[in-house]
Amino acid sequence: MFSLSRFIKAKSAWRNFNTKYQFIDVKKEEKVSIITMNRPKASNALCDRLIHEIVTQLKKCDRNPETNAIVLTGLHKVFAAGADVKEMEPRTFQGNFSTNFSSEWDEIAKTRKPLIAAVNGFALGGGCEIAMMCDIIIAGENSKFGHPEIKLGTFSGAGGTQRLTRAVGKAKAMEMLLTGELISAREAWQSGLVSRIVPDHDVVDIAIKIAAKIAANSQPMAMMAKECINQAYESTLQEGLEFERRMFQSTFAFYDREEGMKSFINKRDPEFKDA
Ligand code: DAK
Repeated sequence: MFSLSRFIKAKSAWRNFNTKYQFIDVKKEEKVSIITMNRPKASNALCDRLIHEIVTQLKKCDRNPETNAIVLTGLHKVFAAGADVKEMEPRTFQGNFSTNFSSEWDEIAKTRKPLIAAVNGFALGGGCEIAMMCDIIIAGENSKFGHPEIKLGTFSGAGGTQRLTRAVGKAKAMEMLLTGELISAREAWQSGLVSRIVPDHDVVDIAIKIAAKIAANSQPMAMMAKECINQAYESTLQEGLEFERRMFQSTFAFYDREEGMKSFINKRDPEFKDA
């Protein structure tokens, strides 16, 4: 006989296996995974659940040998309007401290595969911070970037004061973070925050094309190069050069290095095996 408790257990196991996302859509185009934040009623405000879903999917992408690069995007009018102020407002210092509030945000920056932010509309506060956790930002011509947290009686807490300063320099970061004023895509490009400005309706397609170019290269090489570039932010020049040298030397342990060089010498396209 099929008991009720066995039925409930089976149902909950099925539900766990089929975890459905509430606030993100996921698709894949060959070796590129695309994650779209989709919480339109709240301007893609980054509630705990949305962050958790993004992190869960990024970890899946890192584990999936068939994903070589990832695009993170949002809606037409808004990439993300920042942390969810309505969810955050009742929090207390004691609660934040004891639960290490929002530590999950950091996981986005720990993604090992190349990650491109495709930004349309507003990337504000935490929205700008998660874009900056990505490796490349492609901006729609009408996108806007900023850190309005100062107007909420607080300031950036997910890397904004650190990553923005490294991206745009002290003066621009000070102005943005202390006034809370937004900057245009053009200013973001001029100050080095974003790598390209493209027509709004092409943002995602162009981000996918760039991701596909990255994905066509050797996956372990792209991951190692990403680690080396990130070292530039976290070490002295000498330490970074030493790290890069060791990583470069280790590329000679890979099939793809041999294949890449042989294909050049033999005037043909390389056939990488991501190995
Ligand atoms: N949180 C919650 N709801 C938001 C929201 C937000 N950040 N932004 C927008 N919404 C909601 C609005 O309340 C409205 O909801 P209803 O009133 O319809 O229920 C709906 O989204 C549509 O918004 P609007 O009516 O305002 O739409 P507009 O098109 O006129 O304006 C906007 C769009 C994005 C320009 C505007 O909504 C806006 O300025 N939003 C607030 C932007 C903001 O202040 N962002 C900073 C939030 S604070 C940390 C991690 C992260 C953070 C801190 C620490 N740790 C890891 C420690 C980050 C903090 C923040 O980002």
